[in-house]
Amino acid sequence: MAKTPRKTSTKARTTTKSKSKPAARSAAKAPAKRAAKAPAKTAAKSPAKRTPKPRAKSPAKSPAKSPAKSAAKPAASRLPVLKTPIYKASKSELMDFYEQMLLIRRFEEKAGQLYGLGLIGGFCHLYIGQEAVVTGLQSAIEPGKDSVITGYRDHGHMLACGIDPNIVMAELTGRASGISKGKGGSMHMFSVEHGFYGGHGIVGAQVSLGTGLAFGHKYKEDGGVCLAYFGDGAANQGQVYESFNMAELWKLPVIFVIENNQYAMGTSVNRSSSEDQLYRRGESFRIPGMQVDGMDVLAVRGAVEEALKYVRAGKGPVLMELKTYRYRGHSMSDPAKYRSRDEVQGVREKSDPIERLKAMLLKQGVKEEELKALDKSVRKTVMEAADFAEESPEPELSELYTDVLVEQY
Ligand SMILES: Cc1ncc(C[n+]2csc(CCOP(=O)(O)OP(=O)(O)O)c2C)c(N)n1
Ligand SMILES: [Mg+2]
Repeated sequence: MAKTPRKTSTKARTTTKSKSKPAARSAAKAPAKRAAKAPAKTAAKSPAKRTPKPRAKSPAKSPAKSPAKSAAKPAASRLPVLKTPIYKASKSELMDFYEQMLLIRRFEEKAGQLYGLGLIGGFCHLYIGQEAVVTGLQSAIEPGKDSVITGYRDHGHMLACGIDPNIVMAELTGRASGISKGKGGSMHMFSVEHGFYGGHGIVGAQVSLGTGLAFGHKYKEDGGVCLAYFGDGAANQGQVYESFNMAELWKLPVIFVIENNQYAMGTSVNRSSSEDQLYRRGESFRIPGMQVDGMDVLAVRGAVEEALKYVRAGKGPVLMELKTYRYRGHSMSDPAKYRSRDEVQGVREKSDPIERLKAMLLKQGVKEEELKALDKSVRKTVMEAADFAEESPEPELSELYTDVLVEQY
């Protein structure tokens, strides 16, 4: 059975080890550490001091470090440590965050209902529980300059990009007024106008595409940064690491955002990942990592500001791991039998991002009535989106033959 998710942390760490690793595994690690240390010492003493052979000159000119030096000082220790401060938001910013997160939650609840009624077909992956991640991150980027790309769990990302809930809901229900003319559905939505580049069903593909978007920003010198979101499961995809390598090598303006919601379909991150502290996954490419409490919108916003400063300064990519949780199954057809109800309930009670912010607002003197009124207006927006979708016509049959790329290779 899957383990209870680990405690989240707002501190950037570079040396943390998983406490929940089985004893056997950590025991197996110990000798490896010793073995790694020993040759480093010997290497540092002898070969480096020897008179270089003639051919040794050319490699010495290149920026590559001598094996002795690199062995003595692991790359990870040279990585910059980025701070993860908690963002100090004004009251009106807090209200905006609250409204944004509520909109995503109510929208997703409605999408779940429409799916149950058979109005949404195909795949539908809800974002409930993860709202603080996208709200905190998107609030820090510059619309019209930066770009965003994600996987199939994308409704919240679109709403946070400022895309009209009506046309998102219309797309989910396969209507002609949808953002992809009703032909893309939940996983395949796109809006260049909003800097939103999908909506991708191939796990991990968006990481390479996002790296390409970042290359575009650099090439065009437009000052933009790409936020490339992916999951803990996608973090085990091979192309992710090819992308990391290129992004760091070319100092591309990209923030790799791992939304670690603890599960990839029915597999918990602890079961699938040999290094389950995912913020460390960029270390061998010299990409600094940050581990952030993804259930706290202020922690997310504080951390991404630091990441953006670093990336905008031309220093290359940053890897952010946002520790979060999805309350619903992987998709609408997943009964989520791989975890207990108590586990889900426990996270909801202790760390729900919306309840957390609500408590903060009440403490700051905002009246309960004001928050209720906000919720009412958000519900109205979502109801209108559902009505708009239901009243919209389906695409014409002739649309089957448009927007289809036919080429010879
Ligand atoms: C290349 C590829 N392999 C497998 C799948 C099937 N698949 C769809 S979602 C998923 C799990 C991904 O989990 P994660 O990256 O953690 O994202 P989450 O669903 O938790 O947001 C898998 C294996 C796929 N769509 N594409
Ligand atoms: Mg996941």
